[in-house]
Amino acid sequence: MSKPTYYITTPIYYSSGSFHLGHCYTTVICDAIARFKRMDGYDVFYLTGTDEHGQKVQQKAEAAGVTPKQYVDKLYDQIVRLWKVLGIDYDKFIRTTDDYHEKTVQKIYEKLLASDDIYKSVYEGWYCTPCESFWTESQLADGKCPDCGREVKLQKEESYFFRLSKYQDRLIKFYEENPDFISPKSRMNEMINNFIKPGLKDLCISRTTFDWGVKLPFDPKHVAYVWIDALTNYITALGYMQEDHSLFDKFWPADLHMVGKEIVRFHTIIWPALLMALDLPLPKKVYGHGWLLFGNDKMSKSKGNVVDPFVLSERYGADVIRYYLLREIPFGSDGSYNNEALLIRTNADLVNDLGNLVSRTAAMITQYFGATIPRPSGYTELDRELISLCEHTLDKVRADMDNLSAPDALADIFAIIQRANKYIDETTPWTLNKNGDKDRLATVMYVLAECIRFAATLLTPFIPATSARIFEKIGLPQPDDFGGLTRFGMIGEGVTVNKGDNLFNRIDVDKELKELDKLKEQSAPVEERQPEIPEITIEDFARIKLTTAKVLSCEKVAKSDKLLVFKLQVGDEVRQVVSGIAQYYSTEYMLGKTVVLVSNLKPAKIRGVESNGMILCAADGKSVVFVTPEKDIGSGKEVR
Ligand code: ME8
Repeated sequence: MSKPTYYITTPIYYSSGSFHLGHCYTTVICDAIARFKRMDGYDVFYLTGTDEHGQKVQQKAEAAGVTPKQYVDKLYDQIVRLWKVLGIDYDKFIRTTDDYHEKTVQKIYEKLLASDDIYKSVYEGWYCTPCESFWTESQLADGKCPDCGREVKLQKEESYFFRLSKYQDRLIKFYEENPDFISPKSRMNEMINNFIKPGLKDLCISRTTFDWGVKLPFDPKHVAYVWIDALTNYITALGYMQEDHSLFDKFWPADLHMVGKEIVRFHTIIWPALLMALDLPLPKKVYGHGWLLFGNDKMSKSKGNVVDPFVLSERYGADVIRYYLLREIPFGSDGSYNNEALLIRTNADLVNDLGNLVSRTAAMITQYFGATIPRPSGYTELDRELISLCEHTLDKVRADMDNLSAPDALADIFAIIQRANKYIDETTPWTLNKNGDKDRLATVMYVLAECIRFAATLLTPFIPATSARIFEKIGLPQPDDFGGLTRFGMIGEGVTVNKGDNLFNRIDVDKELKELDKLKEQSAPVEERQPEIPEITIEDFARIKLTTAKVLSCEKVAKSDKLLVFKLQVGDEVRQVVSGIAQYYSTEYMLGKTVVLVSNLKPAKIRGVESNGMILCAADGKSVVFVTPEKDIGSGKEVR
């Protein structure tokens, strides 16, 4: 008999910045669900990828002086490395710049045009480029984007529109008939009250003011709106409208689109309406999880409060991060990240509970039975309590995972671990050994080894690498499924444990917190510690005049440790400029050097000394160095 299928997706990540721990949250949860379902007998397809088109990417690439493709390639490498480090076992990675995806998006637009679901008109309204979202005047919050609070721009351009309004009634009917479609339930009400009830407007689905996107085949000066391009990834990745559509036939409709709460709107209104227009079945569930906060703010690059998952996993290992994200953040709600909670949770659960159980058991079996797991000889009431707990936990964990609650699932698995630790204290194996009660000692050791086998099997989807190490220690192969959990007592004869190193080492929380603070200071790029500087256009940049200048003279400004006053040759002109680099350069050293000057900066008086420009320097928080041309090019030359 063929296995039931399960299709799960993460959003495709924007390729317009670096990735932080908040991004890992969605992916780690999906990975745990996908792994759980695989072990539970499902044929799983887990899709993730990158969202690589759009105005935001084009602007970032321009600012970085590279092509959009070069820009997204770099981010692609970064995210693939990140998922590898975190042990994310996806079945497919889609990039929206993949040729098959672009071609299918074009076919989808053609199909929508043919069914009269799209028409050409003029868009006039507000656009938030960071969110790539259109807003009406009334939807704005204090004139800003209601999602991210940033500036919006008034946009007027010829566009194609999707007849979203046509699907309003069908959407409401669909929600009524499928009350579990949007989870948690509160998000369903939010969608109905905030978006559907005020009336759905037709959606602008093409742009003409930039060209980094999928060109519409019937009107190539238009590129596809990035959200339509992005949402369709869930079907193009499976081969929809392509020669080989076997995966699409097998896995569509999706069982679960896991998304952050801010993008539920796109997945529960636009996406189902689009699928209705394409005459396709709708996904079974969209789950909008909460945000990982830092203090009270969403962790995000623009807020400069990101936690670098590479740094954390290098220090503690991927499973510590996975465990923390899955266990500590209440699912569906926002959760606040802090280093201390991570370290305390690691010490309490992974070092104390899990680590101790495994190392104590392996050490006792080694000491009392020459490392071979002994055979049990009759169970007592106490043993039966543990046996029953083990045998019932899979059902509980399955129910937790059906509710998509990894924290509950982990709490249920840790109940075995905590009970087994208590069992060691209750049975005091060292006394049994002293009293020569070998039979009872053997049973106790066997019960413990079995508890570890049950716990490690159940932990596999959540902390796979640790589970593999536990199986190595108890001398058993790591199972691929939950088949071994049907019955307690499956460890056979002659299995040998390998004590080895500790699974996790205790962390000195105070010391480590200081280390982490130091690391944050050193590693956080300067820009992340400063208030956000908004993006500028190439035209904005053209307003800044940068010029080479040669130092004719240099003196310290009286009564200042920091300031130097320069006379600079700028072409035919001599300029006086004050610069705060006295702590880094001597006056003699600067003589004759060529610097780069912001030469159209409004004159200002610094400590009473007139300054006509600013010398460009690079700084890393510890030192400051001035910027100089790579070869002598003379003074007064334009820098671009
Ligand atoms: O939204 N806490 O991409 P994205 C929890 N390209 N989750 C967070 C988070 C945080 N601090 N920050 C980000 C996009 N995320 C679109 C998706 S799908 C067709 C297109 C989550 O890179 C966020 O909620 O901005 C989302 O689920 C995922 O990271 C990707 O966000």
